[in-house]
Amino acid sequence: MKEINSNLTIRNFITDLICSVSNSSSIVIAGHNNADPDALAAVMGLKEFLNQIDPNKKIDLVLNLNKLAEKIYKEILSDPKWNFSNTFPENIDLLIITDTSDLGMVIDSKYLQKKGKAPIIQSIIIIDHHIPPIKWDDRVKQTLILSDYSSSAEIITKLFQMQDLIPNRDIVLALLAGIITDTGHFRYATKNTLENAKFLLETGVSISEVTDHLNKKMARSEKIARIKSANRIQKIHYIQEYIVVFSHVSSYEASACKSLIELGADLSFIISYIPKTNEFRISSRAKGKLIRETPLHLGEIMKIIGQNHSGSGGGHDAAAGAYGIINNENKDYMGVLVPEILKLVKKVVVKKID
Ligand SMILES: [Mn+2]
Repeated sequence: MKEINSNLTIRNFITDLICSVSNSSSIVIAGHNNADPDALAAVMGLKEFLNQIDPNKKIDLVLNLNKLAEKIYKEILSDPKWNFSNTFPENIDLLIITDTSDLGMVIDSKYLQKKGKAPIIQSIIIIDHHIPPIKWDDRVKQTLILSDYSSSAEIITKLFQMQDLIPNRDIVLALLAGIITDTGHFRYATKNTLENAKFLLETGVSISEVTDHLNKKMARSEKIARIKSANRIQKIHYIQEYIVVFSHVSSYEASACKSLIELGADLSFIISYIPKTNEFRISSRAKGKLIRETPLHLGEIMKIIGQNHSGSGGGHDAAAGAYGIINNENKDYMGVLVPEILKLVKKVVVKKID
């Protein structure tokens, strides 16, 4: 039943999307800043999808890639000549954002500082697989936020299937790369994820065409950040049988956070703080076992933390992040954030045992 409802939601979304696109002249598709392979795949896939429906429609892409997305783009795709801009046009009729529902992750303070002003946007469409935001931008006209999908790439794959369209080979590889990276090489894939991936594989590509390029060599600075993060754990917290650790590094937070889980923590948080601006960023990760056994959803915890500190946050149940500001005289960000996060985590983790 759920499946039928979800298909109907997607069908209606496609109809409205096509209508919005045909009524707009300045259209931009953008991913979140520092776009990962999933955001790259979603942006490319959506443009191809819309251009298969209307080949004459001009659609601009605004995207800046992170290291892994850059690698995929250069090594896996046969034609890495897409025109990704890092500047938004001044006036946008329709902005479609993917892999995030937060406009602040697409047009952030750094961008505004550099460019001096935000583009004038008439309407916004969101396609995402994370949890929906609490506060909506008034300009948001349509959303397709499917939290039971593994990745934005999987949602775009579904759009092609429902419209009876076949993506070209490069798009197939990009979509597959998005699904593979967001599911931890299918570890977090559901039955539907595998069915959607099957649709892509049936076009004649193989998984190894993607995975052969995903093993990136770790930079020396990343190794050091990981080691520092372990070294800087001040206290090991125990919540029921689970081991929870907090640490801080100034770069490679996500990688450091992951490394603490690999070391044996069930839940890890890495905080990075910029004393000059009082800004902090948090990266969090949980072991699958903890997520299966308790109602913990890190995306929800990070959302609250971001909101508590005039920032934002969100993500998946087992991997999420937040950013915000701490105006604390002695810059004791760990002293503020650690008890706050622990309290929220305890509330959900302990509840399940009772
Ligand atoms: Mn994603």
